[in-house]
Amino acid sequence: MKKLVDKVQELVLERSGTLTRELLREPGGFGLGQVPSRLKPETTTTAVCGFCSTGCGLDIHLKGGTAINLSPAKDYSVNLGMACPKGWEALTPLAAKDRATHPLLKDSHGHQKKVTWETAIGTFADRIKKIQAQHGPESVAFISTGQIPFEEMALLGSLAKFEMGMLHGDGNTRQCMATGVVAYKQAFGFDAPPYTYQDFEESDVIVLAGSNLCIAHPIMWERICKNPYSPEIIVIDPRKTETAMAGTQHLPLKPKSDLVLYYAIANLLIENDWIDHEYIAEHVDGFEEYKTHVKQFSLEMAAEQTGLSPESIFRVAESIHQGKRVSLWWTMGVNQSHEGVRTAQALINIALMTGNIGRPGTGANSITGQCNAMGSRLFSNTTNLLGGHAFENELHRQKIAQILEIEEEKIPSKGGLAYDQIMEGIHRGTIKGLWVIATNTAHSWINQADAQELLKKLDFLVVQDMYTSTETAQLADLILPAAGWGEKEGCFINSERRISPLKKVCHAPGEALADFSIFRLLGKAWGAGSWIDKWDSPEAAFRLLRECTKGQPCDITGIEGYQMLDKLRGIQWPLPEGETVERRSQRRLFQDGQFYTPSGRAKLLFEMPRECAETTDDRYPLTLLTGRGTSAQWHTQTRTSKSEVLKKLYSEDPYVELNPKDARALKIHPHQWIIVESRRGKVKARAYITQICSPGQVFLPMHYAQTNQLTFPSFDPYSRQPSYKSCAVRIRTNLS
Ligand SMILES: Nc1nc2c(c(=O)[nH]1)N[C@H]1C(S)=C(S)[C@@H](COP(=O)(O)OP(=O)(O)OC[C@H]3O[C@@H](n4cnc5c(=O)[nH]c(N)nc54)[C@H](O)[C@@H]3O)O[C@H]1N2
Ligand SMILES: Nc1nc2c(c(=O)[nH]1)N[C@H]1C(S)=C(S)[C@@H](COP(=O)(O)OP(=O)(O)OC[C@H]3O[C@@H](n4cnc5c(=O)[nH]c(N)nc54)[C@H](O)[C@@H]3O)O[C@H]1N2
Ligand code: SF4
Ligand SMILES: [Mo]
Repeated sequence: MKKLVDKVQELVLERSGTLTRELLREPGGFGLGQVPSRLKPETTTTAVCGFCSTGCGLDIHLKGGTAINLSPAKDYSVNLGMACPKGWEALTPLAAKDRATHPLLKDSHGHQKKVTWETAIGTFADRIKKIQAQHGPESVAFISTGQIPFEEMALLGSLAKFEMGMLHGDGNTRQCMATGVVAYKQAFGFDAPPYTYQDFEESDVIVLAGSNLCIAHPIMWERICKNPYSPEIIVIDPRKTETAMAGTQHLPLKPKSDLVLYYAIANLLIENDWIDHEYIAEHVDGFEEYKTHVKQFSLEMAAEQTGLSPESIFRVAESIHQGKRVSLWWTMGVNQSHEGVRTAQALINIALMTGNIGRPGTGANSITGQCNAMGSRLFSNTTNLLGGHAFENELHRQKIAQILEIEEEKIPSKGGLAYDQIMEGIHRGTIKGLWVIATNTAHSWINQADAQELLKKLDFLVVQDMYTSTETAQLADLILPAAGWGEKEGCFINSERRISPLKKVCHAPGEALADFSIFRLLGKAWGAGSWIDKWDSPEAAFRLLRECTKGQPCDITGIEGYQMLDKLRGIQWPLPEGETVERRSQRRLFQDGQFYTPSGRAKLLFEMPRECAETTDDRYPLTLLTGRGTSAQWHTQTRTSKSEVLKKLYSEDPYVELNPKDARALKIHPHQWIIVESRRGKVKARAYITQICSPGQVFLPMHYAQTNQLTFPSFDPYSRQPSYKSCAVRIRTNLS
């Protein structure tokens, strides 16, 4: 085997130029080399899963230096020997036929044609420099991801912002976590999810707001199933989801009425004196103002506006009072809203007022989505400067410049545009070039028809992806073929702040390269200074980033490197230099009641609820909800659709959930093809008649390409996160 690899490598060297020779020496180089030397060819190694933010440990079994199978790691505190279908099938999508194996460049007839890396990289530098010379450096932007190692994200963010003059760069985490980030920053002084998964097992009351844990984070749900205290599980979701069915209380509130509900619950807690006066006095600011604010939200008013019974709302407040260890968890039902930040903060406020934070089984807990969403929050260099710093802060800029050995003037003194503003820039013609890395904008961005038109308007669209077939790659002028999870090294940070390494256990196909190597090569071709030489391997990048966190709430200067992470089975941040941590340890934040604000106290933040941007009317009488469909489908399906096993677990045809009452009124029978239509587009889907949706609501999974043709582009004003979960639609049975 080794001989064959060497032979191929020789052949490639023979017919290649100097750049290609250089590529072969890259850490992610061509995938022709053996697995890293510290792995024995016949062995089992552990890597963190590359789909969701749960971050399960997977034991990967190698033969001849390549992965042949995997099983869930037993010796890993996150998943305790369990994995969901996606995890079990994680190796399958790597072998798909539509993998991007060579760079592709659009020719003058609009056909994407194979080119050498030399041409691809040269074209990238030429075209982007030309656009910038003509329209200014800010006319080119990048959109990145929560699904590559943070060493790669940080190199991209540094290269684009400090070297290529791209002020504007954002990521798909804007679609996902921006609300949680802003909510925490304002309330706690830093973006710091406080929990550890052990809290699922230690709570006696668990509130799940806008989270379908059974589908979206199945192994977290398994952790709840291991809770020995028969907890109350309160599910707040307009739909009777798998999670709601498994819970003990379900509140099927009207979509986007959460804020009124949480204010009314806060008012009930205060009126009944079910709050922790001591905790508030010592650790919380703004209580008197909050008390006055929530007085306006009576039980009757909340019942009227949420469509819930007063008894069911009262019962939630009473359960929170009776619980000794109450945890409140939220996901996209809260984050993807026109008032997501204030809604998330209303949940944080409940935890703070009742002293349910910093103790086992408690917390105001935002669950992240993608495998490395937390990594992108700290290290993508988009909204924040590396390591949770602020672009606006001169001392922060000085510190980062010194660590990276770059001139301070290269660091912009303000953040760039958010995702929606970049899209708006394309619309207005101020953004002419776009570089998309590991996200599928043309499918997942809100109001997709518009998004696709916008991408076509660009002078130059570069897509860096594992596959050539994604909706976005299809539109690209230049495709850069990327290695995926399993074909490269680096680290992910999961929802509970645990940093864990992934491994190179397979060779990337053809000439696909690790994103890390692609960034390095682009940087060199661009003419980046000597600073980039310090980023000569993912682990070297890790060490630089570790220095960037010094003195920050996310300080990880106590982590030596990948081996230590491996040995201790992942380490949760923070771990400052000089501190030690046990193997498989589980740690939560704020045990001392000290927050990261200047005063050390947490803040209660609130505002009057607002109506969402598009409400139903006579012409469009139904509310469309969107989200995850099954545990076997991942987002835009570029990976999960490649597995025959996973395909058996979901419907290939798009389907729309609707209530029997609405189906009867519209004379729709089960599985009939129908049209769901909004003011922006129409979608053909099969009718799935079910009590999951309340009358007046329909649900389309986001995994089908058509769903975002319907969604309405509205955004939370503080986080600029899109409100994917509410717009007005109608249904018709006439398919023409
Ligand atoms: N299988 C699978 N797992 C995944 C993913 C995947 O694609 N597939 N994606 C990952 C990612 S990136 C993310 S962000 C997470 C998302 O994880 P979740 O947020 O749990 O998933 P969603 O289905 O998007 O939304 C959750 C619920 O919000 C409800 N909802 C809609 N509107 C409202 C509202 O106004 N109020 C309330 N309270 N609830 C509302 C929906 O009915 C839905 O059941 O999942 C992660 N895990
Ligand atoms: N209607 C509706 N829309 C939604 C949502 C919703 O609830 N409803 N949810 C939103 C949320 S929370 C999210 S997170 C987004 C997700 O939206 P996307 O980020 O667009 O979804 P993915 O399918 O995960 O896209 C990841 C892309 O990266 C590629 N890729 C995977 N690994 C690598 C790698 O290592 N390197 C490179 N270069 N490429 C790689 C994959 O092939 C894929 O094309 O969707 C959002 N859109
Ligand atoms: S729950 Fe998430 S991290 Fe765990 S195996 Fe499934 S997709 Fe992977
Ligand atoms: Mo997400």
